[in-house]
Order: sequence, then structure tokens, then C-alpha cells
Amino acid sequence: MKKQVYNTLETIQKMNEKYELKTLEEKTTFIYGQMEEFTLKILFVGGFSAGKSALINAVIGEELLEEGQRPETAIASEIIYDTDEYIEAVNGDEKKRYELKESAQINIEEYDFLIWHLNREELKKYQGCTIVDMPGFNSGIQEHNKAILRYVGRGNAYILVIDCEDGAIKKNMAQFIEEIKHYDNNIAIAVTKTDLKIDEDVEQIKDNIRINAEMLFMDQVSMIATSKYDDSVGEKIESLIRGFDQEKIFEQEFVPRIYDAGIRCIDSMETYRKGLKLDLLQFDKEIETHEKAKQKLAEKLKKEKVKLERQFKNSVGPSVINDAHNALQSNVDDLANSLKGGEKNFSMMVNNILRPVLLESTRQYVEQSFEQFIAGIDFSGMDIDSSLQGIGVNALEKYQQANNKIQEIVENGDKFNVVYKTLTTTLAVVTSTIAPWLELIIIFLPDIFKLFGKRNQEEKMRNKVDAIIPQIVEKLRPEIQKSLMEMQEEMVQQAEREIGSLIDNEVEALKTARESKEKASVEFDEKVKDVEQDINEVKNALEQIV
Ligand SMILES: Nc1nc2c(ncn2[C@@H]2O[C@H](COP(=O)(O)OP(=O)(O)OP(=O)(O)O)[C@@H](O)[C@H]2O)c(=O)[nH]1
Ligand SMILES: [Mg+2]
Repeated sequence: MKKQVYNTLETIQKMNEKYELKTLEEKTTFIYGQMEEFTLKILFVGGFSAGKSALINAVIGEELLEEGQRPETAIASEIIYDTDEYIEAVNGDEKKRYELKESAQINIEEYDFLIWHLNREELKKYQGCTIVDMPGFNSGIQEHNKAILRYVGRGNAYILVIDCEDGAIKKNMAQFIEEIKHYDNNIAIAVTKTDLKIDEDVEQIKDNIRINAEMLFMDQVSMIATSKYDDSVGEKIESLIRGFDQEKIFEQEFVPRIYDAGIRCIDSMETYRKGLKLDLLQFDKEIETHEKAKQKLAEKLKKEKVKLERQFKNSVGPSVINDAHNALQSNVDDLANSLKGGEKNFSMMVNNILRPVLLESTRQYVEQSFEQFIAGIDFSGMDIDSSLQGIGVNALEKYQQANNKIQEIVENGDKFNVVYKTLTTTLAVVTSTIAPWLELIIIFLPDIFKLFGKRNQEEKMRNKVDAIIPQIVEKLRPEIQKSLMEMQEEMVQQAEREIGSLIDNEVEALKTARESKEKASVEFDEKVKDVEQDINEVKNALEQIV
């Protein structure tokens, strides 16, 4: 199937070249590059000191990643096979190179994550995968958020590492599972440090965890029990990793995007075919009409924007805030308990409750209203004179149709696939929006504590929490509204670009048609037959992947 996905993309690329569809060519070249770079990310997650780094070291066969009680892993480390050995420290778009032996000197606070390029025999079998050592759940809140927001919902696989001595799935792990199962469904469990327990106990613990996990996942889950001293730790981890359906995850990521490109390609070839009927004067007029249509579409979008703005302000914002409020309210007991453990514990609990809720509800409401926005735009009154009837003016309609079809593929494929959205990279927008809100919570909580400080100490924790929740919500409200407005702006621009590129594709096809007419080397009928064959070839290629 992976081969098929490549074949289909190559068919589209062939046509882009043949019909000189430059705009589309850029798009498909980009997709191709991403396909070549694609690796399945395998995230090792778990509590602080659970033994995540130790397990990965055991796989590599050398203690490269820091293990220990104190210097906990504070940023994510990606491990990949490479013939050249070095560490790449990544901060936004900047990358810095370090030698392996300099690892201790890297000031990790300056970076988002590290990529370890390792030339180890043991890693060769994992080519196509990236092993990721994640910070523990209870490492610093900011670090944890940074790591989670970077990976969550992007079609990754998770190995949950549980310290045998925990005996069960702890609260923070359970919370995490609840969070990620909205986005990703590739999850397995590694119970570790079994050397610290007798075999019987290990069996008992495994059973407990299995029962626990299956209730949380509502599904069976693959599981291993091991330790860093286990001779077969490498094989066991390998068995977990092999259990993830790498091909399927690849398809989920790329099939909708290729389908989208295919639809655009067919549209352009159809424009070319219709263009063959025009005389040379008509061509210029047609191209001009297209340019006009593009302008009018942009104007129309700008006008309609007001509606979207209103929707964001009156509905999206309040809904998100409401969900956040409810989430806090329904966790009052946990919050009260955590407050006993001090402010830091409380902040972490607030953060853990809000992160998934904000992420999920923002995504959901934003997508909903944006889809409505696009579907609700009516272009019937645009009055553009085109001898090809419907071209250009109908760009949006085609776009909507393609979008619906792609939505269908995404939904039928796997409900967990939120990676791809045709109209926007919604989730990416959302994740970058959420991060500042979360940081804000951490900054303003201490101030709120001052308000409810010492004087109320004899009061019940619950009452305190009840009083704190509205304060948190009030602080969040303006921030959420503000960034939603920015997001809305960005999305309208993106829609304009996307629709514009659709018309550009058609214009390019028209120009190619004019050229081939000017050359007039082949008979008209033959050209029509030829393009019809090409259209069918792309249609068939698309059928192979959906
Ligand atoms: N006995 C025993 N000790 C282990 C095992 N795995 C890890 N440890 C020890 O447990 C401690 C924590 O291990 P790490 O691998 O650093 O744990 P981690 O999950 O990466 O922790 P953070 O990155 O801080 O979240 C270290 O002292 C390890 O040596 C194991 O299988 N058996
Ligand atoms: Mg670690």
C-alpha cells in the first residue's frame, strides 16, 4: 500500500509536469519530501524516574541518555539511526550541532528538543521509526507541556513505561491516557524494574495493570514486563514497536493530502480540455476572467469574515471557556487534594486538567465554525462572465466537494486521525495557541493564591478550590478571546490562499492549452483524447488509495 501511495503521487506529479501546473507541483513536491522524511515517532512516556531513559539505553546497548534519581529528563530526546554520530539541538528553526561527548554541556533550557544521531547496529532495525525519550509527567510543568504539545495528536505511537513498584496505573498516567486517546490510538505498555520484585509479584502486578489499562483503553493492549538488566529487553521492546501498524499510520497521514492534490490535478486537466475549444482571443479573455474571479472571491471572503468573527466571539470563545470551567468544577476533589500538597502540586493539577480540555474543545469548535463559514459562502451572485461556464466561479464549489470527500475518507479511515484537515492545519494552529494560555495559568496562579492565602487556612480545601475556580476562568477569558481572534484572521487568510491556488491551477492549465494550440502540431481530436486518457489515469490512481 505504501508503494501504491507513492505511485499515485508520482502519477499526479507526471501530469503536473506535462500540463505545466506549477502551483500544484510545489504542493506535491512538498508532500513528497514529507513522505521521504516520515518516521513513526515512538514516545516513551511515564512518571518521573519510571525508567524510560534506562529502557532506551538498554535498546541502544549503552548508557547514553541520562539516567538517575535527580537529573530528570527535561526535554524530549529523539533517537535515530545515522551513519554519522552527533547531537542536533533544536530551537524553533535553529539547530546546533554537538558531539556525543559534549552531551553533558548542552544547556537544555535553550532548546525545544534534541535529536541523537547514532550509528548503532541495534538501531538499524528501527529505521523508519524515531524513538523518543520524553520528560516524566511530573517534571516541570512548562517542559512537560512543551513536550506534549509538540507530539500529541500527530499520529504517533506511545509506550507507557510503568515502574513495577507502582503496582498499578497511577493517577497521572490515567489522566494522560484519557488525554491522548482522543488523538492517538497506538498505545502499548512496558512494565519495568521487574528485577526489584519476585516473579510472583511481577505476575500479579502485570495482571493488575492489564485490567486497569483495558478499562481505560476500552480495548486490549500489548504489554511487556522487563528491566534494564533483562537479557531480552531489546527483543521485548522490539516486539512492542513491531506491533504498531507503521504503514497504516503513514497512510492516515498522506492519503487525504494526495487525494486532495489529485482532485486539483483533475480539475486543471479538465480546464485544459475545455480550453482546447477556445480560439486564441478567447484564451486571453478567459484568463482575465479567472483573475477577476480570484479577486472577487477574496473580496467575498473578507465580507463574510464578519460572520466568522461574530461566531468566534459569541460562540467559540464562550464554549471553550465553559468547557474549561466544567472540567475544573468536575475535578474539585482532585484539586482540593492536590492543594494539600502545596501550590506547585495544585498548579500542576490545574494544568493537567485544562490542557486536554482546552486542546480538544478549541479544536472542535474552531473547526466546526470554520467549516460552516466555508460551506455558507454563496457565490451565485458574483456575475462573472466566462465562456467556459462555471470555471473560476465554481472553484469554491469544487473545493467544498473535494473537502467533503476528504472528510469522508478521514472519518472512515480512523476516527483518531486528526492530523490532516484540508482547509487548515487547524490542530497546529490550536496547539500553538494553547501553549501561552497554559503558561499563563502557571504565572497567575501564585497571585490567586495570595488572595486565598494564610487567613483562610482553617477553611476546608474544597471551599478554597470553589473560590479559586472562577478566578482562573476570569483570567483565562480575555486571553482565549484574544488569541481566537488572531486565529480566525489566520484561517481566513489561509482559505484565501487555498482558493486562490485552485484558480491559479486553472489559469496555468489554460496557458498550457493555449501554447499547445499555438504549436498546432497535433490534431485537436487527438489532444482531447490524450487529456481524457490522462484524466482517467489520475482517477484510477486515486481509486487505488481510497
Ligand atoms: N533496579 C532497576 N533500576 C532501574 C531500572 N531502570 C531504571 N532504573 C533506575 O531508576 C532510576 C530512574 O531511571 P531513568 O531511566 O532515569 O528514569 P526516567 O523514567 O527516564 O526518569 P525521568 O527522565 O526523570 O522522568 C535510575 O536510577 C535508574 O538507574 C531497572 O530496570 N531496574
Ligand atoms: Mg529520563
